[in-house]
Amino acid sequence: MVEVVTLGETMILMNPRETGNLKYIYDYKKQLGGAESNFAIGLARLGHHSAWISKLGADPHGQYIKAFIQGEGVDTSRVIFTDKAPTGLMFKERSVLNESKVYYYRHGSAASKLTPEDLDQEYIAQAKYLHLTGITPALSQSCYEAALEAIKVAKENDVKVSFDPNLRLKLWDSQEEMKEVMLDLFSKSDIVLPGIEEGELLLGTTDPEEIAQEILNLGAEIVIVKLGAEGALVADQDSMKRVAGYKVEKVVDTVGAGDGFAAGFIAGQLKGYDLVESTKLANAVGAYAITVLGDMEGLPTMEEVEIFTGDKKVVTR
Ligand code: KDG
Repeated sequence: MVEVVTLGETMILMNPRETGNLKYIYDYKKQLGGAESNFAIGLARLGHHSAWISKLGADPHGQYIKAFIQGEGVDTSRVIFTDKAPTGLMFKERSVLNESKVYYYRHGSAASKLTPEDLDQEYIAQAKYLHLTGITPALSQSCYEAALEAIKVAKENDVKVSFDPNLRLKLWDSQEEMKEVMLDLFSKSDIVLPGIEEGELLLGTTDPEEIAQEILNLGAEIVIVKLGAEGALVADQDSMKRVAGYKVEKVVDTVGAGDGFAAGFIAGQLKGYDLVESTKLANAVGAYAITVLGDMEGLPTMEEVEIFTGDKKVVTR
């Protein structure tokens, strides 16, 4: 049985081998990126049955993406191929400041053609969690409707909805529209996982306690505010607790850390951990992920988490 279902777009990711303006970059490492598939892979590595739903182009990129995600142990049986649109593509650009910038080639992509009719309702209904991000509603009207339909099916069948805003300003026409859609989706979700900058953009405050309280007031059951290296704040109607993060020696690539964090939290809940223990696992997965180049290559297994947190000794030979 699939425990967690997620849906969203995954693209071919062209990662430059050097820093600098893309105009002068000739060598790239081909990888893949997509917040929801990163999340699903993260859960599979932590030992859970996850599934990723999407639409891919009937092209070699689509075939590669499906095979890769399937090879990670994620159920891809509900992924659809279309010959009417191509698989999306993105390029990363890394500056000397170690910031990464993204160029998307995803407008009109296969995934943006996903519709509510593409969803297998019974498949979503049998899961324990449905995980969505704010990227999907920004892709197209039909993707937004598909996300709403998935939430409706989840609600009718006691499937908990977790939601990571994952704001991508490049994908929205206006910030007002983004805000309206995000606040509505917060109110429809059981678990919400915002970052501080997202709290500022959507709620006008950088105070973690205020962000959590505002989202609880909208109707969420649990809010986990990500605080980067500081860890996270986890809140429900009864309590608000800060949970310290883990230090890493060298930050290599922060993209995908939030997806790992979400996977860690949901894995903790599936393992029966309490809120603080689930948040500790989320912090560990998020920290581990930033030590490796790529959006999901650095997501750890449970054993790697235990070695990282010092709960298990490493045997290398
Ligand atoms: O959270 C990481 C994702 O953002 C990345 O893997 C690619 O989904 C992606 C996006 O839209 O930028």
